Amino acid sequence: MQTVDVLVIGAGFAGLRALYRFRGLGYKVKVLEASEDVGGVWYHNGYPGARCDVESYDYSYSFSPELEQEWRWSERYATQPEILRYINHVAERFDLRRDIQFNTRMTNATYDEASARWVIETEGGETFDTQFFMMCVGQLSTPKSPNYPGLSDYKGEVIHSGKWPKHEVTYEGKRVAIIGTGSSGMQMTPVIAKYAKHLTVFQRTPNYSIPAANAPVTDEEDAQVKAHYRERRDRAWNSATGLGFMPNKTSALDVTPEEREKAYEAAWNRLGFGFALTYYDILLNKQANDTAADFIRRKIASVVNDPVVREKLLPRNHAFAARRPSVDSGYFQAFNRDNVELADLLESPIVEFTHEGIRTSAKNHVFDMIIFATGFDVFTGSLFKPNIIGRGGITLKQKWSDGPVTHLGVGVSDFPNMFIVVGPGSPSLLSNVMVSTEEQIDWMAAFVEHMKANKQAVFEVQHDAEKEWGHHINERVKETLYLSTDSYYNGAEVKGKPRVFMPYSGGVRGYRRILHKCAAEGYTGFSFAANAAWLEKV
Ligand code: NA7
Repeated sequence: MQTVDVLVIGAGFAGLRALYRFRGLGYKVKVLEASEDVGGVWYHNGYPGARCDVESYDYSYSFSPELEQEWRWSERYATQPEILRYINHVAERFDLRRDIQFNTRMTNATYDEASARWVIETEGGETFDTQFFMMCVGQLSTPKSPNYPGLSDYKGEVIHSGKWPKHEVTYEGKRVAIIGTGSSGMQMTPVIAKYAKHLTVFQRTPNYSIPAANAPVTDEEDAQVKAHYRERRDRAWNSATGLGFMPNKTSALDVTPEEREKAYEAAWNRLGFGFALTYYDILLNKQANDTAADFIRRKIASVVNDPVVREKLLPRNHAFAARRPSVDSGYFQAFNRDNVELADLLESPIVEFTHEGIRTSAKNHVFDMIIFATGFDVFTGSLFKPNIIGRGGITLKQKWSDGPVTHLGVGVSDFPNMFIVVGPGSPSLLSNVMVSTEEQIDWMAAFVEHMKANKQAVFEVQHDAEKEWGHHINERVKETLYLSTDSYYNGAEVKGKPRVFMPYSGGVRGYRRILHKCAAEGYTGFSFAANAAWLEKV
């Protein structure tokens, strides 16, 4: 049995940041990582065309000015290999690997009420004893593969975008299928189309996408960003999304159609996600949203040659950005190639997999390779994989059987001394997740320091605080269009999952203020105890 102060699960961006922060404060930290290396989702999502749709300078750690100055991003939107190089650089530069144990999957975490400590067990039979336990397991880290009839009969290669093989995958001369048209499907389509003999993209829901307007970073741009990095960070921290974009204070409905067209055109050509903030009410008011959605549909239509394919690609069944839009590099244009075909699953659903491909209600497709870009069991998938057992033997899965409940997205009642990083109840996937990750971890570190200073050994979320936060999440989301459609924000991506809106839609800046207020008022909503016995009475 190894004994530590803080046990962190996951060595992605969040886990490394937690290790750096808590170790720096003098705590004994251990990170357990199921894979063989650092990187989390960026380790696994090695599919062609994978890149971040947040700008590189913003999707990077802010804790070290030296790191900011020495790292040179090559493109406005970094590719997966470049991000992985960055993560590895950070791991080396701050000597993080010595406290990470790879190839170690946690299977059980049990809160021991007598000692008020967590006992963590691994697949390999190891046991760890820790005071604090942090889940840094990501939100999009449990791949979802539909279980089509006949799947096991298929003789070709089957790959999931979120578990991309480490060996080289080739497409030359192959007939390839991609199922799914979220960010992953949209990013890989134009790249695979270039090499494959034939590519069929299976689409269920047409998705909105903004052009990435990607470009190499010039030396002048790099120097400019680095000269003013603090201001850039400040903008990100004080923006709603953590991306640094300030929404236009005007309503989309208060300007002339000509003005609106001009504003959308400018945003379209440069802003990626920032497009959604062209007017403040795009995500708040359906009529305002319609103006943006209509502009995007016209843009998509203008680059697709075939009228039938064009019509099928146009997103019409949901409001723009009510589900996560993509930021693409030539997705729609790929359908102008002779070797690319769109298979509309709403028109002709998949009936079964055969030994040589896929049979839809319209035809038999033959493929050498089938790629699932079908997304993830979002938010709770990876939190439910291990058995996490809190007070009185309750599991996290039982506790959240009607959907996640948290206080500030930080902790859960009945699970003392357990932190969840950028999970449900936090801005998480509705924000630049790097900003939210750093914000939460620094806050948690200050929280633990506060406990130490006050000689407290245990914290626990109060039930009422949890209820109140859940209520606040629901009140805030009602102001938006997020509830107007099915999405992975509200659990619709997995059949049978509770339909609860999971992230916090009040924005990064608002969330930050709430966290700071909570701290300033002595960490409201949390109970503290100097020892286990005291907690019995809470
Ligand atoms: P997403 O965004 O969840 O997209 C998954 C896609 O797969 C989406 O188009 C789904 O269609 C489709 N899908 C899922 N299940 C099926 C089945 N059974 N049949 C056909 N099509 C299916 O995941 P991504 O990996 O693209 O992106 C994940 C995140 O990574 C992204 O949001 C960014 O944050 C980065 P649906 O829309 O459900 O009809």
